[in-house]
Order: sequence, then structure tokens, then C-alpha cells
Amino acid sequence: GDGMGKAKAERMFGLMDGFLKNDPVSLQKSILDHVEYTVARSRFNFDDFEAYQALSHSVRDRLIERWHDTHQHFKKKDPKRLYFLSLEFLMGRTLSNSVINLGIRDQYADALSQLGFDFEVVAEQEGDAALGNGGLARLSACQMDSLATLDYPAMGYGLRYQFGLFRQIILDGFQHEQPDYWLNFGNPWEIERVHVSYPVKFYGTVKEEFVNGETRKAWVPGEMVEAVAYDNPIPGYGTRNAINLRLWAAKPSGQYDMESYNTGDYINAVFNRQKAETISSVLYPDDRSYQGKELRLKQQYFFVSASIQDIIRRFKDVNSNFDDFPEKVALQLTDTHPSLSIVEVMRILLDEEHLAWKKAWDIVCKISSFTTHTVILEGLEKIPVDLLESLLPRHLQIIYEINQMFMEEWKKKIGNDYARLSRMSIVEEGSVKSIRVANLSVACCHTVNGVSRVHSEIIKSKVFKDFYEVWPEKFQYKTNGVTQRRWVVVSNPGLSALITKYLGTEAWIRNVDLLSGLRQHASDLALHQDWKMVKKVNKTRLAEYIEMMSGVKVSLDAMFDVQIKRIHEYKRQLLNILGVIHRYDCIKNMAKGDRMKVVPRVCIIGGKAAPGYEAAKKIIKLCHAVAETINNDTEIGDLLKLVFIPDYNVSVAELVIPGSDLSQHISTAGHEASGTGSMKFLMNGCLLLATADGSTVEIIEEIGVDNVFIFGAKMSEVPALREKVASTKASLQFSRVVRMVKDGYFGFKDYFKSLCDNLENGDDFYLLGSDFASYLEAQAAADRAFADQEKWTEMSILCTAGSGRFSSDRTIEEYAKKTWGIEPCKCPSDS
Ligand code: NBX
Repeated sequence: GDGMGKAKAERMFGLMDGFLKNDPVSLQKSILDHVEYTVARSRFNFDDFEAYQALSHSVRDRLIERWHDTHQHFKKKDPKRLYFLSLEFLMGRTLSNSVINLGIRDQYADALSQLGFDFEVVAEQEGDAALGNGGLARLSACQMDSLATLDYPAMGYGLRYQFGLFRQIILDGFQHEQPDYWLNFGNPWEIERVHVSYPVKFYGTVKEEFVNGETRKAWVPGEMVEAVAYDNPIPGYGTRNAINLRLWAAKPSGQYDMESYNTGDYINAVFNRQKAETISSVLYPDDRSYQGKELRLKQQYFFVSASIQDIIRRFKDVNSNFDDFPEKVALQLTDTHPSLSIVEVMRILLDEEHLAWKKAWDIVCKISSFTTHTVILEGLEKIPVDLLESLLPRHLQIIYEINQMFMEEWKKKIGNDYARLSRMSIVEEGSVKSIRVANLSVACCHTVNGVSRVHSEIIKSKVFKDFYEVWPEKFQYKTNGVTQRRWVVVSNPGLSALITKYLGTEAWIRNVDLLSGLRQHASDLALHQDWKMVKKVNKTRLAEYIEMMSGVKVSLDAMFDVQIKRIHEYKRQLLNILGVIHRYDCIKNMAKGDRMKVVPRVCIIGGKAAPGYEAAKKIIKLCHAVAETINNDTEIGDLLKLVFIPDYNVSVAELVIPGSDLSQHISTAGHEASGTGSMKFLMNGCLLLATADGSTVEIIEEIGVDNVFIFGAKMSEVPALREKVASTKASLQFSRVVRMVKDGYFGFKDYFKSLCDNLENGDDFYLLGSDFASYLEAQAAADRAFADQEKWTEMSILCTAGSGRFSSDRTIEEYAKKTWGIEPCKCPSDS
């Protein structure tokens, strides 16, 4: 029942306020209660971390209230829901974002200061939730924020890894990885739901039974683990809605292994049960290639199976006919990682709900949509058939049947073009027979999305060309976006206040297109004054952080030039470092008088390398070796500094982005599917130095070529250049800097050999040599622009003004309308 009766409760408390009050006195009391009863410290004696714990529990109470109301409202309205499946979510910190989205940041800051604490200092106590690798994972997090803010009836599903992305430690310039045991100090933001759990099965055999004159397949599993739900409320901004991110943790199953207990070896039986938890224990830190590892496959299936069971259970709570399933469910697959969900839905509909094949198939195709985040064919996942057969025997059968169905359909469409049919096949024959998960996803989903316009062109003309020709209507794109709540309002309060002042409204926080209103003030000198002031404050914070982390003192008058992202050869951090060496070499060879004309720079690089990625690790070491030489060269002083920021993550990004002047997005054209870091810099008024790759192409269209420093080969020129590079000599300029590394100018000659050999031996796959001259020109153009501070500030304002299209709000609206077919479902509020 409803307890005291819902109507009465609503009269007594009012829905918007809920049960909890948000005035400073109530908030103070709430914090102190949590100090005393939740954290169990004395209310007269607690430190910053304990204040953080108490504060977050107080905020959590308010989140839970809205989350319950939203849940109830969705249940009552029973709209079509979006289920967003992603194996990775890079949420970062939760506290600041939550109080801002709830609209009670200032009240909390007041309450805290009366207790003798500073909100900013307390918020710094929080560690990052780093349940993901890079762009894909942070995109999922941004999209959850937008789904909540735009009132969509959506729910995210993921895994609750006990170890998030490794911590990067730098020793002697080399990367070392340390486990990120992030749950050590407790996680106030999650709600453990012990009663929401599902069995997930593995191994075993498939039996055939005859029931009512038909053959039924039944999977008799050999192992079972339990998936337990941990719910994470995601508050929208300026709305009462708070949606759910449900993360699964693996626990030993209560039902299954009575056998082992009866054999007498009690201690070992307990140990064996504990092994179940390894399934969700660690995030795979490799974001490039797929290794046919059994644990990874188990992880994927564990995630998929629990989520699908949960979705079907929710559907069956109120519906009895699976014909209605596609009107109630949209399933979004983030890359190929959750693609077994296609097969799992089929299995449940066939074997457990006893639907006919055709009907089940129809449902699966209608609900599933797929977004790919890569351009690299070799990176596409393949599951060895042997592995799948032993782990998920019934799923393999279903995949074979799906494939057979498609092969017949395609044969009718394209005839006996066997080369092409074998490329399209979901089953890859060969030395290791395997399942092509990407082909499975493309074949079964109603929509295949790219993450930027050029990415979509690549998909259609290369990666999935054969499929595009058969089903052109399936292929769409939704250019990525990021949330301006976290990336401007939370991380850059100074700029937010200034934007609000000049636009005369806070409405841009929900409707970011309004930022274009800044254009009319772009040459307003009063705004320039304020704008520069905000930047200076942010640069000061960043400079302090740099000094603390690396011991290097940097000048605030220098241009802060930043490249932060995962380390990859295609992202060309090496090009950046070679450019820095060139700059150093030029200054060294200059007449003393000319040095006065040099625009001082602080070059900042940050990012993690996958633990097994040798070349990426060498690039990190090279950065440190070059930095060591330059930063200790007294002749150079403030004219040039190079710093590596260790352990790059979401909270570091929140500090670095607002404090940078220039940011680099310099991938070889045709390699970055979209890129989302660039959008965060753009919103914060940082200028971009970039190649025409991924979403940068669209950014240039929005802000105009005059406001970006663009360089390098175009995508269409890359193939011809690659052939040319193999037979021509590198330029003198380029050779000179490569030689410096090669000849041991920065030490570690043998270690760096493989990085440089490739470049000079005609094996410069990422075209560093051929783009070098134009890279340096773009850098020189940036110097000239920076020397004219009013010009630079005007460009900076125009970047923010032109960033509206790159909000995840816009991306999510497009998905909702064109791919998912869902409508907003707004939880009522009294105000
Ligand atoms: O997804 C990234 C792309 O490289 C970016 O261009 C794009 O902006 C972003 C969002 O669409 N891809 C990415 O981050 N991939 C992974 O992190 C990844 C993780 C695990 C894995 C493969 C890739 N097995």
C-alpha cells in the first residue's frame, strides 16, 4: 500500500520539496546527522573527508527522493523506455554535479561554511568512478546526464567493476599501472539492491525435448552466478526527473552448487564460490584490440544476460503479450560489446517464452539499435567459436541459425558473389573459426549509427560497405556531444557566471544553442576584460596543480597548449612532442635578440597507455625525457616548458580544460571516429589546433575556418600519401628532430629506436613526416594570434558561442526521435 496515502503525503509535503527541506538550517542538520549516525564520527570533531562522506549522504537522500518519484511516475505512465547498454561509464565525481543538477549547490556551500568547511575543499575529497577507458565511456556518462535532463524514460545498464581503470604512476618517466580499488572507502552514490538479482548461466549442454508435438531446445547449464543490482541515481538539471544507472555485480549463486558441498571439502567449496566474483571484478584497460579471452566473454554475457532478464521482467510486470514488446522497449547497444544481447533476447523468447522463430526474430530486429565508435577494421571483435561453444552452447546454435537465414537473404539480393558473401557472413571460416560480432550487430539491428558525419561516410564506404549496399536505409549518424552541465557549469563556474551575465539568463544550461547569443558581444572590450580574468584564474589553478604534480613552475603569461586523451599512435602525441623538440631547437639556434619575440609556451600532455601497448608507453617516456632536457635548460627559461600530467582522468580534465588556451586534436585524418575532448575545450573557449578528422570537420563548419588552426592531409589524400611516403625521403626539418631522438640527445637511445626507425624508414603509417611542415605552420599561426590578446579573446568567445551543436542534449534528441522512438515523460513537480 501507499502507507499514509499518497494524496495526504502530497498535501503535507508538496512534491517538489519532497520530504526533505533544502534551506541552510535543514541542510546543516542533515549533514550533522549523517556525521553522527552514518559516518559515526562526533558532530564536534570531523575532518574534510568525513565532511565529504556526510555531505554526500545528505545529497544522496535528496537524490533518492526524486529517483523514487521518477520511478513511480514512469511506472504509472508505462511509456516506451530506452535501455542504454554500455560496458563502460566514466562518471568521474558525483557530488558537485549532483548538487548543481539538484539546484542546491549554494545552499550546501552556505551550510558547510557555517560549519567551518569549504565546499570546494570538501568536494576535492571525492575519488573518480572510472569504470571505463576513454571517449566511449565518457560519452555514455554525458548521454545519461542528457537523458535525465530531457526527461526521457531511460535507464542505463553497466557493470560494477571492483577495479576501475588502472591508476597511472610515473616512475623515472615510465608508466606503471596500479589497481584502482575505488570502493575501498565506500561508495555513497550507489544503492545496493540485494533483492534485485538474477541467475546467469554458463557452460553445459543443449538438450532437445518434445513438447506438444514440437522440438524444444533447452540449455542445461554447468555453472551459475548471481547478478546483483547496484543502482546509481542520475539527476537531471532543472527537472525533478532522476533516472537510474543500474550496474551489475557478480556474486556466488545460492542455488546451484549443493553438490560440491556434499563432497566434504567445505573450505575449497567456499573458495570456489568466491571465484564467481571475478567476473565483474576488473575493467579491461585495452581500448584497441579484442583478445579472445574467456573472462572478457563471460563478463560481456553476464552483463547482457542480467540486463535482458531485468528488462523482460519489467515488461512482464504489466504486459502479457510480446507483440507489444517493441512498443515498450528500445535497446541501444554501445559498440559491439553488448551485442550478445541480440542472441540472449532470441534465446529467452524461443526457449523460455516459446515464441515461434519468426515472431521472436521480428521483435529482436525492431528493438535493437547499434552505434559503432571505431574506424579500425582490425579492432572489431571476434569470438572464437570453440570458446563460445563451451561457454554458451545454445547461443552458438542461435547464431548459426541467424547466419543461415541471412546468407539466404543476401544470396537472393546479390547473387552468388561468394567472396562478398563470405565477407558478410557472421561466421568467419579460417584457421580459427570465429563469430564476427560487428556483422551480427549490423545484420540484426534496425539502425547502425556512426558518431560523426565523416565517420558515417567511412562506415558506409569501407567498414560496412557490403552491408550498406544491401541496406542503405539502416545507416545513420548522430554526431557526438558532451554535457555542458559537467563540462562548463560544474568545472568552470567563473565562465558560467560570465556567460549568464552576458546572455541575461541561465537558460543556456538546458538549451545550449543560446550560447550563440555571445557572438554579438565577441568584440565587446568589457567582456574581453572579464573573459581574460576568468581564464587567468583558471590558469592559476592549473599552474598550481602542475607545480604540485611535476615540480615545474610555469609562467601564467605563456600560452597553455594541451593534449589530453588516451595515448595512441593514431592520435599522434608523438607529432606533438616532435613539434616541441623543433621549437626547442629553434630557440636554441636563435640570436639572443630574437628570443624576445618568441611567444612563451607551456606544452601539457596527459593520458594513459594500455598496459600492453609498447609504442604508447615509449611515447610517454619520450615526453618525460624531452621535458627533462628542456625544463632544465636555463637558456630557455619560461620560453618553453613541457609537462606530463600523470593519471589523467575525468576530474583532472575538469581542472585542465578551463585553464588551457589551446588544445590539440591532431589524429591522422580518417582515424578518429569523432573525438569529444575537442567539444569540451570549445565550450570553454579554448582554441583548437586540429586536423580535419571526425567531428572536427563539423566544428569547423560551426565556428568558421578563421577560428581554428587547421592543418594536415585531408582524409581523401591519405591513401596516396601513404604510398608516396614509402618511396620518398622525409623533409630535412623532420629528419633533424627525429635524429635528435635517435642519436640520444634525450638519452635512452636504444629504447626510443623503434619509435624513430619507423618514421624514417618509409614506414610512417600515421604520416607524421608528411604533416610536419603544415603542423608547424599551424603552430606558428597560433603564436601570432596569441601575441594579439584582443584578437585571441575574440576567437575564444566565438568558440564558446559556436559550441551549441556539440551538446549531448542535441545528440540525445536526435536519437530519441530518429532511432529510439521515445517521448519525454516528465515527473510532475509543484513549483
Ligand atoms: O569513442 C572512442 C573513439 O575513439 C572516439 O573517436 C569517439 O569520440 C568516442 C565516442 O564515440 N572510442 C573509444 O573510446 N573506445 C573505447 O574506449 C574502447 C573500449 C574497449 C574496447 C574497444 C574500444 N574493447
